[in-house]
Amino acid sequence: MVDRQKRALAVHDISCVGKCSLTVALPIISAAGIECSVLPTAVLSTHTGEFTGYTFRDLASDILPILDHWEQLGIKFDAIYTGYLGSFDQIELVKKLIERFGKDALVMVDPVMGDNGKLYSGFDAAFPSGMAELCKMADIVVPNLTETALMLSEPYIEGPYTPEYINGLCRRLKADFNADIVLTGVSFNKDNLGAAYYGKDASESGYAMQMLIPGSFHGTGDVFGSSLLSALLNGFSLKDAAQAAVELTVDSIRQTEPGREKRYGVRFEAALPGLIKKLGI
Ligand code: PXL
Repeated sequence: MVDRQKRALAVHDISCVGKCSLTVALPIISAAGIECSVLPTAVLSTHTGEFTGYTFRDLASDILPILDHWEQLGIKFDAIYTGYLGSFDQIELVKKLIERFGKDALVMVDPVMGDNGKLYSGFDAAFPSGMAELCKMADIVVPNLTETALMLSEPYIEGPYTPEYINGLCRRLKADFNADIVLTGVSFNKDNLGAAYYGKDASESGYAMQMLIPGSFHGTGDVFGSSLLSALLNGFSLKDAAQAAVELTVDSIRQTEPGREKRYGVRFEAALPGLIKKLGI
């Protein structure tokens, strides 16, 4: 018999060019056999990292009417995956979305707002505290080290890190959000990079690491988050899902032509057959 197909809702912007957010989440989640419904938060001509002069259309005013229509139709989601939100107001709207549609769904919040110690362009200093409030509604939170420092109001420190420092961050995030934590951008020496996972009930914690490929590649957080969610919805444990997500992310970087400008993203398309195989689809 054919089993029931799971449905995830991806709540991100559409950056028309630059391979991040919905142009990454849709293909990865679909390739993993999951229906990917979308709630676009904004439309930009490109993403905001290393591009200037981009257009930005905030779709906040469409969100509540969309939710009302879905409610009339009785739509249900197995997962809600939120990423880049275009404005502070959208945090409040996404909280309403989770209240209305999140009860039986796996809620994963990637508090997309910065990298390399800095907030992305367009966000003000109050944004991280709003994101931290949203994270309290999540079952699983997937920040990088910059977003972690911003939400914990701690200084950002460059790697490599000690396991004690990383475990301390995970513990504080878990205490604040009461959620599973998967912390990205973790390195313990100059040759490796990966993620720390820290289960809410502390039964599952550890690291998923790979050899480091030098350079800062755009959109890898969304490649990671989308594959993490895909693996979880395919029944993987937190540990195995974190490992699969690190592997897809590193493979996507490996498949990217060496001379390509990093702001145009990574070649995750070439890594999808590997993900499909790993998920056993
Ligand atoms: O990949 C994260 C992301 C998503 N959406 C937009 C961005 C960024 C990162 O810069 O600018 C619009």
